[in-house]
Amino acid sequence: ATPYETVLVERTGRTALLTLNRPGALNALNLRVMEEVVAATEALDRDPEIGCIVITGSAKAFAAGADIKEMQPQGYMDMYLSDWFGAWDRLGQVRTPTVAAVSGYALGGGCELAMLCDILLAADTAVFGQPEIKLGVIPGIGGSQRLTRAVGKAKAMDLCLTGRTMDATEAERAGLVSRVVPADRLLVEALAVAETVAGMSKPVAMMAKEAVDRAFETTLAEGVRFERRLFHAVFATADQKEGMSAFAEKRPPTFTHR
Ligand code: CO8
Repeated sequence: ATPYETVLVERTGRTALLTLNRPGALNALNLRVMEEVVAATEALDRDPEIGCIVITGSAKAFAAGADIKEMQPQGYMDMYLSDWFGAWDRLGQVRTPTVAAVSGYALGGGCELAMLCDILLAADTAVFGQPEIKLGVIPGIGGSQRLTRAVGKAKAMDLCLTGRTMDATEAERAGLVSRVVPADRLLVEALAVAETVAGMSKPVAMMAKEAVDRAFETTLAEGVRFERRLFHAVFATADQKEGMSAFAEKRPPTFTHR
């Protein structure tokens, strides 16, 4: 039984599936959803038995954005003093690899939540956008930054200034998503990707994630230096010995995640 009201958590082997569950509001991200998604993900992140976390929504909506009705009456002091949306930043601190499996609407905060994940898989029904400007606001969960890093200035400006949406094909072409799959295959494919990642050495996967993420935070020279240090560090793991021995012995590796 899951202790959450707006999120379902299921575990299969080393993989966890987190499903947003606010069907009456197309999974609009109110503060409760934020607290629960972040708490559930952090709890899974602390669990050494979990190697990859999939976040998904419904067929119609991954998430249709932050909850507009909840935000409508808020003033600047309400937003500032409560650090509105601040908790989402903690999702970016999660060290376990995450996969977003997006079907249907991923708008505003929904698109931003997907971009907080490490691997982004889209159903052919997926619709991405940052339409906040149509409501008289701007993205507030990192959209202007992560979308720009993902697809470049041209499309980021286009989406953020006009509020238009992007279908799955355009999103893949632009580099926002890594793969597009038929809608009825989305969960199967996402769980297969997660199982693959979860089958790798967890500390090594964590370091690979950390190294890629570093590319968005630093210069090329510093990033390469950081990667080199981590590369040297993986030689302290039992899993490096096992992975390389298994290759030489022509057998599959059995990682112990140490
Ligand atoms: N917030 C609250 N409720 C929502 C939201 C939302 N983002 N999206 C949908 N809903 C609700 C609808 O109000 C409706 O509820 P009800 O049945 O009670 O009227 C229910 O979900 C079903 O929605 P629709 O009837 O509208 O479904 P349709 O299939 O007709 O349309 C759409 C689907 C096109 C996705 C439409 O719902 C829509 O345009 N939604 C809003 C999309 C949007 O603008 N998202 C961006 C929100 S803003 C944001 O994410 C970031 C704000 C950053 C602020 C920064 C602060 C720090």
